[in-house]
Amino acid sequence: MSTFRFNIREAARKPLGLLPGHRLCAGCAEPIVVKQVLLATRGPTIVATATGCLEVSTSIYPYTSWNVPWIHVAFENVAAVASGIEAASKILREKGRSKYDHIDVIAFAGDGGTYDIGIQALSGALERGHDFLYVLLDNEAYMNTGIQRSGGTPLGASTTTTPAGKVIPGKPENKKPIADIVVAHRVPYVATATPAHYLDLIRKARKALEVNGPTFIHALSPCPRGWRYSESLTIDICKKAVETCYFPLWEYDNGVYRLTDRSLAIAKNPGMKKPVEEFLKVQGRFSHLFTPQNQWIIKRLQEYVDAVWENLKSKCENV
Ligand SMILES: Cc1ncc(C[n+]2csc(CCOP(=O)(O)OP(=O)(O)O)c2C)c(N)n1
Ligand code: SF4
Ligand SMILES: [Mg+2]
Repeated sequence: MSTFRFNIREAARKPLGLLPGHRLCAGCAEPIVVKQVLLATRGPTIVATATGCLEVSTSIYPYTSWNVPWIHVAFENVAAVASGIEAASKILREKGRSKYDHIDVIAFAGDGGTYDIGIQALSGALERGHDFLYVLLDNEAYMNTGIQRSGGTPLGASTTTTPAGKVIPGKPENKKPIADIVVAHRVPYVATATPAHYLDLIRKARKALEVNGPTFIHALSPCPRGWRYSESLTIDICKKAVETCYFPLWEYDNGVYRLTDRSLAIAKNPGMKKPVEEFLKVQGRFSHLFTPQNQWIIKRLQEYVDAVWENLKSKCENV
């Protein structure tokens, strides 16, 4: 069991894993999540990052913002590369050619690189049981290439490949249940997190790193550019995602599900749960839903959110 207690004074003294000067947009959640995850590391750490906003904006030649050993890999194979790093570090240790008892190996990838193009590499790495942490930075579209829909884009969101207009009212399908798909691989630890609930996120990242085996954190990562909101609202939108149960906070720890942080409080006080409109109405990608002819989509999304929430609560031992 993890004995890690996050100490903010110690954290303030720890060198940042991702330094200022990168070119991610103001208000982007991705660097916030990355910095929080890297605060949870135990020592020597190697990071692999799939192609996407995080990679292109932190490593513009000849500069880098990474203050840990870092490798950029193709869009589709970050889990395979992380597997290789972990296998190599293990064999070097066994042969007495590494001075480190352990190296934390972390893979970061976007939703396009996880739900869609990287799922084969991810599934293989989970099944082989590599000891690494995979962090999904879910901004719900392919942002780096111009806001195309992914398997993580929610119902009704307008993207450049699901543009709301006369033909369709935004994306016709619901979000793929990626964390459930990872749990189905019978890995030891899976969790959801947002950068607004930072103690929860850091604690989960540390727990995931301490587990021996593949672990997965699904981090909501709002994008002011693609979600079309003012960049000062990123943290507020994360809170709304949790308060509406659009994005509940939970963990799956060796077969046991638990709600965490605000989601546990909401489950114990159902009156705190807010309607999904609260999350939708501050984002331009959903503005077309607030017309009389599209109200049915909000209703369908609310039904989906409620069904997923009820199902999750029924699985959690602490509800
Ligand atoms: C095989 C391949 N296809 C397409 C691309 C172009 N490409 C680079 S990043 C990207 C989108 C990344 O989206 P996501 O994984 O969601 O990360 P985000 O930029 O949203 O953080 C695409 C399509 C590529 N690099 N490689
Ligand atoms: S487009 Fe979105 S995800 Fe990409 S850097 Fe800007 S805010 Fe971040
Ligand atoms: Mg994305």
